[in-house]
Amino acid sequence: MTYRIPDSLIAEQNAAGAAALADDYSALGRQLERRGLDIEAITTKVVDFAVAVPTWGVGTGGTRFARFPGPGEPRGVFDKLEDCATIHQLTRATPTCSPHFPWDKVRDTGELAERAKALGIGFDAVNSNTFQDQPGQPLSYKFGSLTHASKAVRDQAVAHNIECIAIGEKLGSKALTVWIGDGSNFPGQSNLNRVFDWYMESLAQIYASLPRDWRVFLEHKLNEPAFYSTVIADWGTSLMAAEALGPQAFCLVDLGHHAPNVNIEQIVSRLIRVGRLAGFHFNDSKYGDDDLDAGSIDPFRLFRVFNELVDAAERGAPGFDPAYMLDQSHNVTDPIESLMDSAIEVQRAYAQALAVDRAALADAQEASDVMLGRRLLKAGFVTDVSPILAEARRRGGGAIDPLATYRASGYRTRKAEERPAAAGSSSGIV
Ligand code: PSV
Ligand code: MN
Ligand code: MN
Repeated sequence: MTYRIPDSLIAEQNAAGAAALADDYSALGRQLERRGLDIEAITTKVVDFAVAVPTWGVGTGGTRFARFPGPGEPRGVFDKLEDCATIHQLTRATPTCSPHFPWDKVRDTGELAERAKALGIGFDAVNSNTFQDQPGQPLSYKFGSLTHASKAVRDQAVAHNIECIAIGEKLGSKALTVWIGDGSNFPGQSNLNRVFDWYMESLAQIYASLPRDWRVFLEHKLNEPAFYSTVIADWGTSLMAAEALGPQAFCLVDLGHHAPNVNIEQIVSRLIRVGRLAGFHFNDSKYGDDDLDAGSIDPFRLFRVFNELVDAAERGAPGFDPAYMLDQSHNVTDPIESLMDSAIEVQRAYAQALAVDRAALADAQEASDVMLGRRLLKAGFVTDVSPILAEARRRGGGAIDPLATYRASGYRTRKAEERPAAAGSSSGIV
């Protein structure tokens, strides 16, 4: 039997913080009431909000220079599931995890499904990986995968994606996320038009294998590993592909995958408008695809994204059903602490967006009252919604203060004893 945080410890820790929380929650409720907002309505929406944890996020990440593993790292997908379950146990915000294949491939997928069920965790989108070569793989992805000049390589990459769907079906997943690193490092290396043809040919085969109730999420990324051109570099290309493929194809927005200064919330708004927003990979960045913890660098941008999402939900935008996921790399923090904090920061942005007086904002916009519109939006962002987030966790049986409870439990020390260090990377992150 491996160590799990006892619910009695959560109850004990919560008892110590309950009176202060009740006080803060009622004060915030009164403040929101003065602004015409109902705290209970916001809390209910936060309780219902969920964001998936990436299985690759619970192992320590690394850069191309080094990886500094921490104690008690997960040694494989079964350990990863345990850590994902612990994040959900304390935050009550992450009921699903998103697996990546072949990193999470096991001999018996049924056993994986059983283990997740026993831990109270479900599966979100499955992710394929044709951006690395795996030991024993017949053909290399060095010069591309779904868009490689060789049909044999393209076929291998297509077959891998189809296998991911088959595994995902056994896990109860309903979506496949496809991100490819394909592109070129130098002008002249490849024909920019031809590679897109190959992408469409390959994706059409994958699309044809999707069960009727599944979606495929196309994830664009500006650059890296390709530094001159990337085949699916931006939301325009992604949308062209999704529209050509059919109604089960959607465009996924990873916050780190855009040019500096790009207005990501406007991209979100446009994708909602055409009914093609798949969802998100949340993370934060200062320079590029930094994969830092969500909300740690630019929480106002995260809030602006949620402002569009709340706006869309409230106007009943057709087909609006985004999948929320974290996609981060934790190089210097305990991954469990980072993922708990990030899930809470995503919830925070959502609650802040719910704390905007939308009727007043619409009136200000109608009257071209720039300053008032700006202030009304900012009023949501500067609202300290922490008591709502803590109350939502408390009501769900989670921890009022997840970080303090996690540290008090000694979970990491216990896992370090249970999981003696294995050689190499266990996270799949290199
Ligand atoms: C690529 O940078 C990416 O954001 C894709 O989502 C991958 O699947 C993930 O990172 C993991 O490496
Ligand atoms: Mn991503
Ligand atoms: Mn990325």
